[in-house]
Amino acid sequence: MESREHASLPARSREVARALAEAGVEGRVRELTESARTAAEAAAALGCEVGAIANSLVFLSDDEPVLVLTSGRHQVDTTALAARWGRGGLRRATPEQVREATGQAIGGVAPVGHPRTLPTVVDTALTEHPRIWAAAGTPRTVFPTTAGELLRLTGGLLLPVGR
Ligand code: 5CA
Repeated sequence: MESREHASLPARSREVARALAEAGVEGRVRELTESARTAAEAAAALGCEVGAIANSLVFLSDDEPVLVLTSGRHQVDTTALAARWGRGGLRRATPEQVREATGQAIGGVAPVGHPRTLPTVVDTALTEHPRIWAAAGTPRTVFPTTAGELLRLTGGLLLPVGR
């Protein structure tokens, strides 16, 4: 059953809300009045630390799209992460590749709601925050979650992603 509270959300976010509900996630997708295209904007809109924003970054690894859920407080060291993950290399996906892999546009990529599940890493830095926020399919939608919940939702691996 599609919950009525999702009816007013953009279509991309409804898909995310449905995936979250199917997985038994209690946090609800929230539509912000301001854009939260970047971690800094999202943190300002939510009144939280930038480190508590989970960025959903798509990389290509041996031509396969993969997802890195990173704390907004730092950048991914792609060389170090590829070595820890046991992958040949990681390069940033283009906007078109992001759209193809996730069905979502840069600035609104969510950890779930994609056509296929992507191999995923969850940043250990996200475990430092009892509550984190991730994008929910558009630049103005977010949902509250935890690192543990993201691991469960994505079947991902917990790894440090910085230097
Ligand atoms: N809504 C916010 C936080 S909840 C959000 O989606 N943040 S994000 O970090 O996951 O998405 C923005 C990220 O997209 C930027 O950090 C940047 O790494 C990436 N990005 C921006 N422009 C491009 C581009 N042209 N190609 C590939 N990636 C890009």
